[in-house]
Amino acid sequence: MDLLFFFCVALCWGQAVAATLERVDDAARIAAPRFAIGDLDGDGDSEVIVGGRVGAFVAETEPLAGRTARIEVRAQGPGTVGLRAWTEEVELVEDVAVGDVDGDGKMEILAVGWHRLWVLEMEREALKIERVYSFDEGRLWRVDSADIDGDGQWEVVLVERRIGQEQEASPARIGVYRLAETWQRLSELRLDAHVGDMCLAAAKDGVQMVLETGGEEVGGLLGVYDFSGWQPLLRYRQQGTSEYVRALSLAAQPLAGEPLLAVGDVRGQVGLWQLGRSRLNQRLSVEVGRGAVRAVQLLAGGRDKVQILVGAGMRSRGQLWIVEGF
Ligand SMILES: [Ca+2]
Ligand SMILES: [Ca+2]
Ligand SMILES: [Ca+2]
Repeated sequence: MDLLFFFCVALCWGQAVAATLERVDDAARIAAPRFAIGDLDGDGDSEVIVGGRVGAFVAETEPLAGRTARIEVRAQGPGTVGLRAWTEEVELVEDVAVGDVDGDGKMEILAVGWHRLWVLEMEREALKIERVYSFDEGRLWRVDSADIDGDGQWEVVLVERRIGQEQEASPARIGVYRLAETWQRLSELRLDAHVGDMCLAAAKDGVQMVLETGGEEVGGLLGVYDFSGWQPLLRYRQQGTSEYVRALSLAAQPLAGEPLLAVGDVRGQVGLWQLGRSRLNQRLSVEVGRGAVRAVQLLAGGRDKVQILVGAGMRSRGQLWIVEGF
């Protein structure tokens, strides 16, 4: 691990800024990685959470049987994301997030897959499953967390989808939840489209939500939402990929004084955008590889620099990359 390959520079549009591509893990155990970020141990430094399937893809006849997923906590260092803790006591992980969902001042890790929501905590250097919750309705596909009303307890946004006979336009429900005794749904938004990814962006003047929607062949349409109380309200839509390619990975983070959005598409392109109140402004676009980008995460790169952690899968192994230089 942590072997470094320095790769090409490839830019389109936007400013001509040189970006380097570093492969930080060539044979990750997680073949279908998803990312989240948060300070789990409260020491002021963010940890990177990587979660997803271990091994080759298995068709969905028995959703949980014979499947293994893994959740890892990695420490962010210069050009590396070194492994600190992990667990394989989860069967299926479609997405991960970090938030203080019980409001005690300590961050939890959230993982979703099938009809399950796992809540995990980092205790010393061990990752422990605290609770597993079952959701009866749609299948849980994406999760993110933010303190939408600013009361110190973080809310959770879940994207649920119904897998029909036709995969083309599976209706999606985006629900805002809060943990009490169990999970209470505070609001919902139904969309007649497939949601590729959802992320929350916390800023001083409130939380925004970004959704990618599309169908089998085309997609990459990004909807940017505000919250009115608990209800997401569409502010604007904008195409976020070239040639209407689908983007199944989004990440937003205020970094270097700007609200930034990273968009990873299924052809291996990663775009960096400034997430504005009325439009997205593209900063740059980097070609990462031949395969689909499964996960992106924005990281602080020091001295007002931004790095993008990129996750891809090659058969039964995962690959992690860092894009830096801007
Ligand atoms: Ca930390
Ligand atoms: Ca907590
Ligand atoms: Ca709250």
